[in-house]
Amino acid sequence: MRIDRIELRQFKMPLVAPFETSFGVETEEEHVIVRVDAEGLTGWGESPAGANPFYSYETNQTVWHILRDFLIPNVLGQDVKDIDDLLARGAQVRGHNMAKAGLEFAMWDVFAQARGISLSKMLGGTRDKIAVGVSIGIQSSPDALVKKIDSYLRDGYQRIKIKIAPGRDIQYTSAARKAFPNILLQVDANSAYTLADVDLLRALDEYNLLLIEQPLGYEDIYDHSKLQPQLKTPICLDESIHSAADAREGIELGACRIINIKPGRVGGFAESIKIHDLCAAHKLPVWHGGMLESGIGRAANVALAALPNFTLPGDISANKRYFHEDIVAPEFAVDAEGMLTVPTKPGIGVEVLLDRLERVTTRREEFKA
Ligand code: OSB
Ligand code: MG
Repeated sequence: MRIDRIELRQFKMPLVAPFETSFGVETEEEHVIVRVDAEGLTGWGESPAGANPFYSYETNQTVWHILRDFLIPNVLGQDVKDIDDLLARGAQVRGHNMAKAGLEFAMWDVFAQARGISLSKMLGGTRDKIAVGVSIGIQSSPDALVKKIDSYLRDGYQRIKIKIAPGRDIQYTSAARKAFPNILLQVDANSAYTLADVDLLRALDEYNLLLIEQPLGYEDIYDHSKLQPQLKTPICLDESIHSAADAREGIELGACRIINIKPGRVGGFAESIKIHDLCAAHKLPVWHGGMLESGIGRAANVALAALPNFTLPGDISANKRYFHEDIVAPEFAVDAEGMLTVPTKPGIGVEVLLDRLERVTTRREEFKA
């Protein structure tokens, strides 16, 4: 495909409610959107890096810099044969996975449209619906958390994830479990603990959790391998897994029993599929994480989550759980069984609402061949 034009935009959209984690509070999302025009087709991708480097070192500004100054010049006006060709052109850039992913997602959308098939089909998706949960930020009190969970369960979500942090962990987890003895419940620490907290982390074993996500250092695998044998609850790595090589290390060292795949974090879909397949070969379940994406990133996430080894519900909730007015149509909605329907139209399968995108755009740059 000849790449005729690329456009970068940054959007800013307020969240319907503040989202608090162990690393901070978010009230709005500002992500970079990549639009690729190639041979009459238009592909879209969303790089999920936010305004600050608190989840990972990438920010929307580093994403813009890497795309504008390194990744886009390697493809603009050129014939990119396939995804392998695209990846080879960007391979010189170390790290910056979310920047690479933004462009990769848009190219997958273009290639899927060129073949007249859905993105999900092109990625190897085998399901027409995906199981979804919801990720709930730290609330003002355990009671407030119980109310929040109740309302999301009424919306149909089939799994609840709660954020924890030192001092806001056992009380909240125990209140959630007491109020809802039978739900699928998991916790996410976003790297807030160390091995010195092993007693506290062991205390979480009492609450019959599906998993505990990323308790230790944000790039650590070794300490997690020391922790996992001391817990009954499976550890799921998020922040520490940037590649299939990291996943192999985590699995072989026994650092985790589950892996969360966020395609942005690992540099795109190609690497995500490698991790998915590696985990399947080792009989580890995977599930799809989320980064509070707009409808563009959400559609891409839904497509990937349809692959067979995504056997646990994902952090891919309905658009309206995040934003009052999203930038795509149709929006994803949770059905009575706690599922989202995978689009079947060619490419990402949702329409980008250009007027809405224009209204929330805070930065724009065009690159022409
Ligand atoms: O750790 O999974 C995480 C959001 C931003 C950054 C990190 C994380 C999250 C979430 C939200 O948990 C998942 C979502 O609903 O998009
Ligand atoms: Mg996480």
